[in-house]
Amino acid sequence: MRKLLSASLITASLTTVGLLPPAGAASATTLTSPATTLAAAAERSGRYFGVAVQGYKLSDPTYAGILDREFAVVTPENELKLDATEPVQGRFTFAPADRVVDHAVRLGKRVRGQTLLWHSAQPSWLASLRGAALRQAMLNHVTQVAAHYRGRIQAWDVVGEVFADGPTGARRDSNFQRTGDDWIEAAFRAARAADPGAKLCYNDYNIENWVHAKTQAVHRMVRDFRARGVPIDCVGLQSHFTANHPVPADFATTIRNFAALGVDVQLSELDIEGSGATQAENYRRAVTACLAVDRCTGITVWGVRDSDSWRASGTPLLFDPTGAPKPAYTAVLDSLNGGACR
Ligand code: 9MR
Repeated sequence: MRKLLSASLITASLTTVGLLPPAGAASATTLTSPATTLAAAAERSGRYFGVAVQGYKLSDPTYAGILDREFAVVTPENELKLDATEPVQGRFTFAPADRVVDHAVRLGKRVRGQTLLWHSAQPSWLASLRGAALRQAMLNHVTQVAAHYRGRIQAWDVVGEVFADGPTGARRDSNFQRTGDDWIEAAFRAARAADPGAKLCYNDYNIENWVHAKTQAVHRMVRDFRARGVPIDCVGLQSHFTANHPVPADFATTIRNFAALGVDVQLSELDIEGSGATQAENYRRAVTACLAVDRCTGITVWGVRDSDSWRASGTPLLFDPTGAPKPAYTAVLDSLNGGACR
């Protein structure tokens, strides 16, 4: 009796301080058991876990099975790029992107759009335009595509990769850049007008290391946009890592410094070349850096299986070509669950 009494007293006090659920609620074991998918584990920390999808692979049951089970957010890998959506000036082709977007929406997933304006993957008609004609075509593209997807795309990468690599932090030369420095803010304003509900992001690579000139240049641009009321809500750090370009030691600092500008931050195209325990540890470090910053709101990996990757030979993803989860998958899931299995 004495033992029983003290046990119930202990239970009562744990319930009072909120460590145990009240009687009748789900058991403590249920509440703390680790989530078993990337999407569910990320959601518990208030974040999303997403993936880049190639529409033509949706008919592959292994591919679609992993996508449907593990990921909450989808980025069409190529179907929303300029050459795909406006192959002929003024004639828009949405069917390939719609296939991915409709699949995601049907399954209750959210969509990240990538990219309204990029120096690469441009249709040939665009390359022949200059000056005011190019500026007008560019803004018309943003308006038409963002308006078509209004309400279905949660976040747009409006513009991507406008800074050059190297020590100067200068803008990359491109046809858009040659229309004047203000082309980026003009694009953000056009996107906001066309779809006021979508979050608008800037997206770039090699901006994960805080001390790099390119990182500093993007940070300055975003700070300037925020100061002048240019509508920008988020920054995507692509996060393509290799042995020569590893997850930087100051990754969380970079994420925190972007977030301090008042924008959300996402790891927008994460992949890390390698294999086994080393790759798993590198994934763990990348995920942990995001989890360290409240405004790091989500992570997208750039493909499902290694064989789906734009650099398949580097085996940079979470699933092997058979669809089996790799050690990197386990490390990511464990990190999202709070690292309990470490
Ligand atoms: O993974 C994409 C690959 O399938 C395309 O051929 C390529 C060109 O459109 O783009 C790749 O994705 C890129 C992304 O759109 C922007 N950041 C770099 C990605 C890897 O090159």
